[in-house]
Amino acid sequence: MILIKLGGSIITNKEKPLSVRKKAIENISKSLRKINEPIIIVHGGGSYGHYWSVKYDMHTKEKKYDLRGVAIVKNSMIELNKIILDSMLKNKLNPYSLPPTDFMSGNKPITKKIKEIAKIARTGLIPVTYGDALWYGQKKTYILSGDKIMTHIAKILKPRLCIFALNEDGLYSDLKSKKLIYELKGERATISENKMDVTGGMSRKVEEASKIAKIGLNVFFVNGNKPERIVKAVKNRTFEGTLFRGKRNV
Ligand code: IP8
Repeated sequence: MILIKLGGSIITNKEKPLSVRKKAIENISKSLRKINEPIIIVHGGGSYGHYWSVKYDMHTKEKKYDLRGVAIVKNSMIELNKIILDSMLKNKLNPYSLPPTDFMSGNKPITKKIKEIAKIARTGLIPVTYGDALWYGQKKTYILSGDKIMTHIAKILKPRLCIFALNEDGLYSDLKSKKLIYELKGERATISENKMDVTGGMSRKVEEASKIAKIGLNVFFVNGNKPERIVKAVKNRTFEGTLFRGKRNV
């Protein structure tokens, strides 16, 4: 089982509200066809979900947010999800769209439902879910990041590999020289902040990746503009990006 997060910055143009990176999505779909293992896809919000979350001042904290904002964020995520599904269908993949309401109750994952996602993936269908605005309870809602979904799914299903496709080659030890970190074995990476992202951008990804690696799973940060690197990581176990080696595998 391979769990893949398509970051918002790879599937959308974050500089421009409500714009997708069609070619990047298309190339990823084409590459996914080359993987002969069950796959689960999670995607981010990019210039869809984040654009509206910022506009309506919605965050990951459970609060009584503007209901109009909740409705609009949800709608925009369905729109973005549809674009991804269309691209997958066009490339002869069989996506199975799952809004996170299917397997989340409040801010907790429903184990039974997540186990069912694994069954769906094993048939050859590709479950596709995404970060979203979610009902929490007592009139409160919150923004659930796709990165958090990665951790929820990883903890329950223990996929062989968790991949985060980014708009960068991986994690850099130095932002100026873009010196790539090839491997992390449990050390803590610190990341500079990004204000565009209501869910925390790169620092959230590193946080979730560290949690996943801690339970013994390998996590790979890779450039989603070079989707053949995803295929290579899955098929040849060669990692052109940053590998967080799961504690069990160190
Ligand atoms: O881009 C957040 O998902 P992320 C989705 O994976 C929304 O953090 C609705 C902002």
